[in-house]
Amino acid sequence: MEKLIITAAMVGAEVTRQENPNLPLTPEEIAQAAEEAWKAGASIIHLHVRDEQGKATQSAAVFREAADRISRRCDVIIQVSTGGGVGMTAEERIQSLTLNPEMATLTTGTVNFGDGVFYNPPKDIEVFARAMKERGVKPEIEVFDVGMIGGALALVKKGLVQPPLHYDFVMGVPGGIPGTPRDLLHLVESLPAGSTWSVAGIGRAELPLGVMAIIMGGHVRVGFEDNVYYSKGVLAESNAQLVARIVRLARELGREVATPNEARAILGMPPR
Ligand code: KMH
Ligand code: ZN
Repeated sequence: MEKLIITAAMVGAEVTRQENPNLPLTPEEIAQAAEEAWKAGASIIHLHVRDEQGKATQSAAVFREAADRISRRCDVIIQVSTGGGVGMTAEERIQSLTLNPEMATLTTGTVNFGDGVFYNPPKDIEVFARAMKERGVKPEIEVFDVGMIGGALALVKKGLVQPPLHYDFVMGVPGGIPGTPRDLLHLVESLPAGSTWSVAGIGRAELPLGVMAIIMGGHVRVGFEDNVYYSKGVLAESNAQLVARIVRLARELGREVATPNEARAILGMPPR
């Protein structure tokens, strides 16, 4: 099996300090948390940023500040969000690509997202995909439901993304695909041969789906964006704590953990 790529999704757009007081918010707090997650074994940082009030923003300046601070500390892969927060326009969301990041998310369909709608019509998806292609950004296809795999394959047909693609299954969002083992098997079986994939289980689905991915040859995303708890009723102390648990489990299960450059090689990206 390939080495395990661990992604730390440390900030998100929706989670608050009320839910977990250890949530990093400022560029410096995010950079410090990223370094801790990298030291613990993360090779990708899935990056969202916040404004001075702690509200989600897609401001290129804030992204640049956070990304620069992270890159000064470690060689982790920075994957910027183009999803942003529910209700943001495509014009707002695309600003993060002006950094020319190594990697960015690309959601290939619309999904209900709690009480809101994470809106991704085909024309917007194509704009994001074209911008990533022009800037040489590796997309990670965010899959909130099984139809979004078809959305990615439509982009392949149009030559806007280049297979083999890397997918991230975000499972357990209210409105999206449930976070069950059966649903993960269905998603994995629906991928074209040669694809790589990771799983981001929401809430209590994070740990069991992560263990399944370790066993099945997939990759794992953890972090406060998806889950603020370490165990039932016990808040996680840090994103690094969640990463460290996946590293321990992977080692126990005989799976080595990838460094950032090993992750780049697995994903077909140039070394840094
Ligand atoms: N905050 C969600 C609505 C991404 O980062 O690309 C979208 C999201 C996906 O987090
Ligand atoms: Zn995100």
